Amino acid sequence: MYPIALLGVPIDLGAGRRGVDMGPSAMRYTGLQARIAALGHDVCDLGNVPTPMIETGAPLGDDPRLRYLDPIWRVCAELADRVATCVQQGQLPLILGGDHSLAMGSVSGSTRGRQLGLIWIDAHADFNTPETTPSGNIHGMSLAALSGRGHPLLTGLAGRVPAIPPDQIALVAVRDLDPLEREALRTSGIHTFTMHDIDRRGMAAVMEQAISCISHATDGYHVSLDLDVIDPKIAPGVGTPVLGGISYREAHLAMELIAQAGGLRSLDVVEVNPILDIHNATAELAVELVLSALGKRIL
Ligand code: 4U7
Ligand code: MN
Ligand code: MN
Ligand code: MN
Repeated sequence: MYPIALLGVPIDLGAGRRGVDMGPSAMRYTGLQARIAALGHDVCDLGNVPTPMIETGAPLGDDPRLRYLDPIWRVCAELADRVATCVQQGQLPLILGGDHSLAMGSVSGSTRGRQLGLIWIDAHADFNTPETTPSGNIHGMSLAALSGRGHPLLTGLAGRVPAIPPDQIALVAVRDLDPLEREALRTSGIHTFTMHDIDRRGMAAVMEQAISCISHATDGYHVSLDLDVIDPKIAPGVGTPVLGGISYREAHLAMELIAQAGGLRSLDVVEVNPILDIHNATAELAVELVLSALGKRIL
């Protein structure tokens, strides 16, 4: 197994609600690094990528459809370089968020010089563009940008457009789409598995198909895990809760199947919001899911 490199990205500029900037600390406080080491992995913590804050004057910009475009792009460009360096050194980067805009940087860096697949596990599709966004929040646009749609600064982060071709992307457990986002997703070529599919067929069948339909990406895959995919009764500490999410065991099963398949090359865990959490339960669950993705087994 690859040595693991932890990287925090305490950014909340892409989200409408404050607080996900505290996500990296909340996950580290649960003993993340020692618990990964206890699985038998080599693990180092590279600290945080410097991230501007609203309070220190991060520029909002003049386009209300792309709030904080410039500082988000800068953070993503820096993150992409840091992740690409980890990959060159043979490490598996584990990125602690932070809002989901950071995935434009992590995925772009991880796929540099190779052909990765992408598994996006989220209540949302994050498939808006400046033309379709109801909020102007860039964390709702990151998957679109990675697949080649959106503002050129964001689609260009990988140095090739698209960063990941749509048929190498699987979107899992989606249940909340905006009207225009939905139309764009339907014709995108992204392999989409909705909450309805999970209800009908079960998480195991869905995850196995999701992994297999991106396996023509020859160099493994990146997993981007948005904690709002889990039902808010179990994971209340997220900025954009949506009723009807996956269960505690379905979330673990998904990660266990990813570990068993053996193709994981990089991982984000995003949108943990300690302000809205109850006794750090969502951060603790996020860390348990990381451990399952890295091979922790019940027996
Ligand atoms: B997350 C939303 F309008 N679709 O674009 C938007 F509902 O990274 C939410 O998945 C996006 O948490 C959620 O603002 C982004 C909204
Ligand atoms: Mn998301
Ligand atoms: Mn989401
Ligand atoms: Mn495919």
